[in-house]
Amino acid sequence: MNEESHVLEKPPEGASADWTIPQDWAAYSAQEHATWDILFERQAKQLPGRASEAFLAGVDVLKLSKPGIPDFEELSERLMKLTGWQVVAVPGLVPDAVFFDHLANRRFVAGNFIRKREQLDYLQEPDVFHDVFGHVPMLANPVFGDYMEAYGRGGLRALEYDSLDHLARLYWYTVEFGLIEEAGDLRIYGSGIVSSHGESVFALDDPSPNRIAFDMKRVMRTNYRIDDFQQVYFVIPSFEELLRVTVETDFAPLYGELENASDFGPADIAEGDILLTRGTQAYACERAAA
Ligand code: HBI
Ligand code: FE
Repeated sequence: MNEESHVLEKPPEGASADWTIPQDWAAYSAQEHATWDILFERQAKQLPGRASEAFLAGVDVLKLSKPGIPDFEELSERLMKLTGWQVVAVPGLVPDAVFFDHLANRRFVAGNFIRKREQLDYLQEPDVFHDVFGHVPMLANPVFGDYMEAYGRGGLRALEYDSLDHLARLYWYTVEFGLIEEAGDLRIYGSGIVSSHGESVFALDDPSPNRIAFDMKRVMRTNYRIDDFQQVYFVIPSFEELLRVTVETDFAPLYGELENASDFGPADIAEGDILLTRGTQAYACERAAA
């Protein structure tokens, strides 16, 4: 969410210094719980065979199929036992340093509001469906949980090096829009895809986007678009490998190199890319012409 700018500078009225607020679960209306149920049902039907087994296992073990918007306390209790993560409520986007500090301490910040009925398919700000259904199942996976914590610590360091744009792209192309190879097939695990009815099909089946083997430096050089389906997806071989490169990379010299490297556009193909699918970009071209 780094290329967005409607983030406030100070915690709003009623929020703590760390920007958290009470979820206030009792305040959700029946209509709001029903919105969750509609979104959940649609994705629950669509995701088996498409989402990573780790994601599907997380939905299961966290009992997200229970009707209604999940209660963060109940969810945190289950998650804490599994991987030591918690879910805390925030009013919307929080500043980068606050976001990273929560991750580094195994707290995932989630918006407590839910989208309106006319926004079922698209909204800009992360709501409780994106944050909880999209992100939280992966936090029940020990390896991915460690990756998210490592990312938070890396984020705090990136702020010191003034290289946040590069690190934000790593988050974008893994946590938000990542694909993984599982048993010879592509599966989705990025929260922006699994929580989107359209993109959870597009990301795997559409001929338009490029699908490229994950490479840390390549990803950090690639711009992203926040307003439509992605034009490129990066594919990791396993969560273990993603965690390994993140923990083993010495980011200080990497940021130095990146400072002098040019950026790639979302549809560019670079020398050295291992292309799993060369996209037609037909979808993006059509949208640009419209
Ligand atoms: N705040 N609530 C919220 N959710 C995010 O995903 C988020 C944020 N603040 C900053 C931020 N993400 C970015 O720094 C990351 O995308 C890198
Ligand atoms: Fe997200």
